[in-house]
Amino acid sequence: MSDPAIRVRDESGIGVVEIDHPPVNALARPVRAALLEAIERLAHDPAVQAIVIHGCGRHFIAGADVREFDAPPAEPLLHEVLNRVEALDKPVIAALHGTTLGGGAELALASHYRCATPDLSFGFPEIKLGLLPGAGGTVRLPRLVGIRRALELMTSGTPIGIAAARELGLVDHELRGDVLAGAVAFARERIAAGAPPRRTTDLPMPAPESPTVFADARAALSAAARRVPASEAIIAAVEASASQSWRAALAAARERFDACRRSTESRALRHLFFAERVPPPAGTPQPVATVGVVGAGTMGSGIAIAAAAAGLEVTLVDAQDAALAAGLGRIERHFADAQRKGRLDAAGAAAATARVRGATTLEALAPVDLVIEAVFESLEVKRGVFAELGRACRPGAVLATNTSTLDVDAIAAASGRPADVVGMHFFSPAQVMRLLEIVRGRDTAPAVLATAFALGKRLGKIGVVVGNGFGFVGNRMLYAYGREKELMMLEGATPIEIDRALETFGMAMGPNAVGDLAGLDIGYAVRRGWRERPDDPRFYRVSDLLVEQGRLGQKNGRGFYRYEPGGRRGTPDPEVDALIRAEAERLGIARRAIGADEIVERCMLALIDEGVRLLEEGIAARASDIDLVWCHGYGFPRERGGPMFYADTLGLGHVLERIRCYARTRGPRYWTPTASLERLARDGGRLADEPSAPTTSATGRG
Ligand code: 3H9
Repeated sequence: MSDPAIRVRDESGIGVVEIDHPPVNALARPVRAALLEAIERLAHDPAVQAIVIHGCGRHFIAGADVREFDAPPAEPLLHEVLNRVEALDKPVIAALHGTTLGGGAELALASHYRCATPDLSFGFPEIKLGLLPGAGGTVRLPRLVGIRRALELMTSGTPIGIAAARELGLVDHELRGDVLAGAVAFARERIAAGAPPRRTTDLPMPAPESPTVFADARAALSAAARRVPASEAIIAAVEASASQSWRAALAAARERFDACRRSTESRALRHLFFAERVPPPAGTPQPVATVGVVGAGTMGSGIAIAAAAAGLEVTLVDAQDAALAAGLGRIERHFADAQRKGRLDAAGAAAATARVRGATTLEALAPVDLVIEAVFESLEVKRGVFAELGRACRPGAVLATNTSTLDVDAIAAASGRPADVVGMHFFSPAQVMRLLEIVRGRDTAPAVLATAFALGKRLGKIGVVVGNGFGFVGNRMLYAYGREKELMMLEGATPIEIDRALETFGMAMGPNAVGDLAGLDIGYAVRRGWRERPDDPRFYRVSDLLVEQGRLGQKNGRGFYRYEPGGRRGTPDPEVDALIRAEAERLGIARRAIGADEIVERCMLALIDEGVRLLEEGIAARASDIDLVWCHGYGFPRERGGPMFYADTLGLGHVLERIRCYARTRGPRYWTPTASLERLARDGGRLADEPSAPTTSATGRG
């Protein structure tokens, strides 16, 4: 074969094509070329009566090679290879196992028969990359499973297992034991039964299940899905299939695929796909089987849930009996709910609950492999805990702090063993949010950093290594973003105008609604303890004023918005507007109408500028890390790729020009461009291309 990724052999009349292209058998150009060559050879071999296609390793095929999508498609095109497979006049059997996704699932649909093992995960995740199934999926899938189900599978991107695949008729035969041996035996049965090639495109396009099937699919799209052009492209491609020959429909789907491939949204989603798979930091992770969590509040119990769900033994410590009991109660309720919702069976829920035990002293943590401290956000309190942990924990145990803003080096110093200390900043609710900032302290040992990263991965988190500086990456940028929205409220925008503009841009929640949800008093307390807080009477003045007026957010029904008891949706409160107007007058700020474009631009430029500073300071190692932090921790719209990718799509020349414009109109205080932005804009560079730097620990911080 022209490429060693494809092997062909004859098993007494059955031609076996093996795809061996680790790690996931992606259908890269050389693989496609060799696959085509292989099937042509078998097609012309008179000794071969049927063909079995098999993927080596853990996966059948995970799809097309996503790395190729930055360039125009290269021949042989995948849909042409698949059309050739379907056209063969010998039965072709796809031997499915494990991950069978995207172009891999399309190859299965182009095969004449499909058999699969119970570990099958079959689906069309293209939409998650801003694409549509472009190698025949939109033409063949509806013919096999009906229009409604095909639209659901392709617009959601959610894979199905063997049971659903069998029910839908996607899998003809379930295999037990070795997939290849089973598939070859199945092929022999087909030959013995005189089974002919069975081409999916010979089937007629089914009638729509209802006259509203396409309208229903459009209505079912979430706001986020609607912002990705591929969602509409999938529905339109299937809709067009109903009135076209399959060949014409496939040609039209190819055009739609190519338009989606070139869209900013797909480029953004592909950028995140690769960013999410960054290699772990250097260093050998230590084994972790037992975890201690200090502090049984919402954060501590959330971390304990995440750890227990991942199979770790957890000791949850809280000095207060009542707090400990409340935390253990939360954990028990979480797993009981998971069982009620069918996510865990009774035995699984009982085992996960039993993996967490409570204790009231830190001595209970003497034998554990790793401790995560999640106590009150106060340097003094945390230093006290670390002094005790340093004594109580066994030598070599990793000591992690969940601080969101404090100096990890100062906390580490209190332990007496700073090389063992690392930051593990979870986001609330910790059992749900995927972001984990892993903070490298000045003395953190490489193995300790690697252990924190490996544990994060085991808990299903996206771990991002950051340097030690106030607010690390996420919260420091949040301050810049929040600063602008607070200023704009004094200048004339109402809280709801701010939130609506940013939600329309795609943020999961507007910043004022987020503040109310988190509790305005939390940020207030953090700002009081922040030594480097700007000396500006306008800085976060609106939020501070609300707290001083007893408006704490959802927790007491009054914040930026007013809430009905127990309600989560706030309504604008004229009292807040009056408070802001009076405060602006007191500060001598002239008010004016501020449009949505300005709201979005100022908040985004503030984020971008702070991100560039974090890169310059080495607190963030690469622009894509910042994008991960904002997309996974702060609800930044994925189809915009994160703030740094968004800056690149705006063009850094444009970003620089707008920052300079604000410097002229609003003063240089918050609007002085950084040297690296000036350089990149001058050279036509992109943040994405900046080489990554090791993260550092900032000094002299509050
Ligand atoms: C498509 O098929 C379009 C067609 O309809 C039409 C075409 C015309 N390509 O995730 P992991 C790499 S679109 C290239 O850590 P896991 C990945 O970057 C495609 N590379 O492993 C990583 O590399 P590295 C539709 C890929 O076991 C390594 O493989 N398919 C691809 O946790 C291991 O990945 C998808 O969207 C790829 N398609 O999960 C499936 N996939 O080691 C995307 C993976 O250098 N893939 N890599 O960092 C996945 O969902 C997961 O990777 C999978 C394995 C579940 C397969």
